[in-house]
Amino acid sequence: MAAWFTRSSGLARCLFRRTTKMASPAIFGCGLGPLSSDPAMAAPVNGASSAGGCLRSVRHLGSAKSGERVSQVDDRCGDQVLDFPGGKVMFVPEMKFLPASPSERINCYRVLDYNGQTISGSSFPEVGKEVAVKIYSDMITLQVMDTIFYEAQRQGRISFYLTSNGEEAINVASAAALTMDDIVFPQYREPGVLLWRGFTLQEFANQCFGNKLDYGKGRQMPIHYGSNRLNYYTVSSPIATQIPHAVGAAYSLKMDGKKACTITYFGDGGTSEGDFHAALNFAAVLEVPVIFFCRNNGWAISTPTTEQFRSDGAVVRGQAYGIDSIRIDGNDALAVYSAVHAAREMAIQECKPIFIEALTYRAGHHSTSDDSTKYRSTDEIEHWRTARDPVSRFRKWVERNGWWSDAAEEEHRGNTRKELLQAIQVAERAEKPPLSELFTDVYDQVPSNLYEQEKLLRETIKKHPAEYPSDVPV
Ligand SMILES: Cc1ncc(C[n+]2csc(CCOP(=O)(O)OP(=O)(O)O)c2C)c(N)n1
Ligand SMILES: [Mg+2]
Repeated sequence: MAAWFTRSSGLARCLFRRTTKMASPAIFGCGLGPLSSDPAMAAPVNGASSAGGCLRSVRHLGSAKSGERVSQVDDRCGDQVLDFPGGKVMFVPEMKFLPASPSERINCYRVLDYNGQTISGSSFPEVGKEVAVKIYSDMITLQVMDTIFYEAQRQGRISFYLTSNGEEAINVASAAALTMDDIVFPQYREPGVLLWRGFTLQEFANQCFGNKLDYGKGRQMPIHYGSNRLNYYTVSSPIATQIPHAVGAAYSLKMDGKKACTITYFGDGGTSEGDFHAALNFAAVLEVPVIFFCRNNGWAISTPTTEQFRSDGAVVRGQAYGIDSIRIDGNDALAVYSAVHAAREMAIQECKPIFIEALTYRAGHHSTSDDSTKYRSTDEIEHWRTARDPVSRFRKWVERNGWWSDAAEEEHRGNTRKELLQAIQVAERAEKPPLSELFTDVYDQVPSNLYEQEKLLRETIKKHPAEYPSDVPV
């Protein structure tokens, strides 16, 4: 550990900040010794300067070595305060349970009202014409993509699809606030992040059609996009597995002293997985630059959030793990942009995780395998699709600035449609990856069981050639 500590200037910076600002994170084993006489080191932690009118200085160093209690108490308070790892705890005579939920729910940050007007007093960084127009036009591209791929699935040309309807602002405006050095760990409803980064319509089409130009070589279902070039990890079907990965990658960015963060997206359903909780705890304790972006869209397939958790949404879970957290209006592109922009700054400058819960609504079916009218009312869907639509709300703001028009809209939609239909034709005609590719890229040396499986598969195809797709080279 000492070796990488000296190697990593970024980590050293983070540690320096930590050691001067508060106490040292003993998890890094930086050898500061338990009770430094440095006045900065003796600075009180967690508001320890005054409690119940008495001065008490506490220095907590976490768990440097197992079993070692490393806190220092200047005890002039009698027994009213418990010095406990993590800071001071006041003793009180009342027996009072914490309420299951506070009487007021956590507020939601927004910049634009439903008419696309900035709310007076709202704080947000300046968003210039170029960025605003790109955010808006990528939101439209995403809509066009969703319509056409959805239709292609209905026509039986691709096996599966999943739209981002209603979550266009989350997709595109969050991506706009990041830099290309920031690494993305997506769930699956965030193709707009990839679009913003420059994934072409042809690349999207190649993946959905699983042809030999698809980076996954046709081994994944449609919508499992990924791109090394664009720092976007490949979508994986099991819910929430990407969240701890994002924390690990953020830790490595920290060790390498990079001025970048990771961001991981997940749904409200993802917050019920063990991976989510483990990831948040690791991130908080290890203090790594990761943004947890929860898209709370009200539904995990047919399970409403009211049956998913009893907490006040997801935002309180971030706070419970000791992470700075915010709830935002996910259908307000400017709020999304501003919150991610600020989160990125904090994550990198202060070397710590940030949690964002964006309130939104999955305005489409879960996927092409779902009919959401079976478990929610069409009125509810319609309300979110119209009155709360994030795309038209942002358009009003962009238009009010004189940066967009009906003509621009028509031209962009028309061009995107044309380009995508062309891309789909090319992707459909392209050859499929050969059968042999099914067994590569996981192991350096193909293990005997996979070798056996390939042999068996080839024998089966020989016996039943009609059962095997004719367009996949054997
Ligand atoms: C570990 C795991 N459990 C269950 C599933 C089946 N599944 C796929 S999507 C999904 C719902 C996820 O909901 P949420 O995280 O809210 O994302 P959303 O689809 O709403 O964007 C479920 C349960 C899965 N893919 N992986
Ligand atoms: Mg959901």
